[in-house]
Amino acid sequence: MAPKFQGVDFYDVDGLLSEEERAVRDTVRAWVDDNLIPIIGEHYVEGKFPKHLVPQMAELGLFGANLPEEYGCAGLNNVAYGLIMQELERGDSGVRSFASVQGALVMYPIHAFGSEEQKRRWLPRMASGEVIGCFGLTEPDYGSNPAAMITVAKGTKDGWLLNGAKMWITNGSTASVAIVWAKTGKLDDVESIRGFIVPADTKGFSAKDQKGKLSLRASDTSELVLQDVCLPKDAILPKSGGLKSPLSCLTQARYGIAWGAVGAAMACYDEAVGYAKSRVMFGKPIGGFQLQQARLAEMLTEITKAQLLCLQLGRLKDQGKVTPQQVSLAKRNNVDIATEVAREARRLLGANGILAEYQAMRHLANLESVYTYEGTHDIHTLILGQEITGLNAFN
Ligand code: TGC
Ligand code: FAD
Repeated sequence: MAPKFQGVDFYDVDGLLSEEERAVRDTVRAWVDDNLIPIIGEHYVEGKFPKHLVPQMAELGLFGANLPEEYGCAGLNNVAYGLIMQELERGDSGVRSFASVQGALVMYPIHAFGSEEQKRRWLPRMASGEVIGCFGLTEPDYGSNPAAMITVAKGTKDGWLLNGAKMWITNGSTASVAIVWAKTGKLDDVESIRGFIVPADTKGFSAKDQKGKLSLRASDTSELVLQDVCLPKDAILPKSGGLKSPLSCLTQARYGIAWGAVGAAMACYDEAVGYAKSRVMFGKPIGGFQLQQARLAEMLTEITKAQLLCLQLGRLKDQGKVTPQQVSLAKRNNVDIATEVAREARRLLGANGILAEYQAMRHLANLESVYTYEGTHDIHTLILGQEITGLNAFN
């Protein structure tokens, strides 16, 4: 059995947290150690999402944890929410993704753009895990450029008629409801992009799992097809309008990913330190060689910087001051350094580093998806480039 995770906190970031934030972190940490880490390797190899953990995650209040209590959510601040994402991804990026999609990409848009009736109808059942949701923005031909989407929602006498396809949709086949983004006006009219609540049992809606993934294997990823899907008038999120609406959901999810990636890096570092102290080669622990010490020093430095970055980002978010560009910087940096930490940890472990019994290779493979989704590393570079220069280099 893997030794118990001791935490990675070189700069006493703990000392900057409130008692409640620490308590939330410790509760989720213990749950991940006891329930997720022991089973995740096997699920990963089998390509299965650990569905049986959903009720426990709901019981802990992990879905939409930063949304208000009046809708059945935990009402936590954004730092506590970030710490939840950190601990979940310390277990596995796929499990953090499940919670991110449910909270930041499905519950958040219902809360931000939904009617009071929609909020009361969906949010409590999503917080309790009774209803699982997915978020359909990406299309087969429009990933980084969702403004060009072709999924269309046509107004009819009784409501809406949706046609189109969405690709790479996390939780797609498990979800009983999808938030689908579609154009309601002329196809070239970006302003017409609106969000729709689509129950998965609606005629014409189907989800098919995408097979053959070598990354994020403990997560369901699907293609959604919408063929003459008829929806009632009240299926639209009334306050959604323009690309800004789905992009603001992405800001919430990217915020959680910035924290989550630190969790994955902490898991890899912790494993690497343990291995470096116990694996003996040429008559001494490999941790006694300068090359391995340099690896570990680099990992700890980057993790510490990323932890401080997350905390200040969270404090800014709690003060209502955070900008999407600040979130982009954190997503971009933290996923990048986590990928490097996972790669170096994998290498330090030698041949054992390629086994599912250890964590580093699984995290490394997962982080390749995290690097690409929620805005690729390149897209966040361009977002920052535009913020710095005022010049658009996307097109
Ligand atoms: P652009 O003209 O820049 O923006 C249109 C309007 O939106 C505003 N805006 C944002 N608002 C909130 N948050 C953000 N992050 C925002 N980014 C832009 C912007 O101010 C503008 O507002 P207004 O009032 O002027 O209308 O739009 P663009 O078409 O040029 O696109 C910019 C670009 C390329 C950055 C954007 O399209 C983008 O971010 N592309 C990446 C797509 C992406 O990240 N997809 C993710 C899909 S979901 C997913 O991957 C889930 S993975 C599972 C998991 O999360 O775990
Ligand atoms: P493309 O946009 O085709 O990009 C290909 C390459 O070109 C990348 O390297 C990119 O950085 C580069 N590139 C693109 N534009 C530019 C440019 N202007 N300048 C320079 N380089 C550029 N989407 C959802 O809507 N919901 C989900 O739940 C969801 N879950 C996902 C789960 C997984 C496991 C994965 C892998 C993806 C998921 N996605 C989801 C989709 C994800 O958001 C997209 O894959 C991502 O936005 C990139 O789009 P793309 O794959 O089409 O790549």
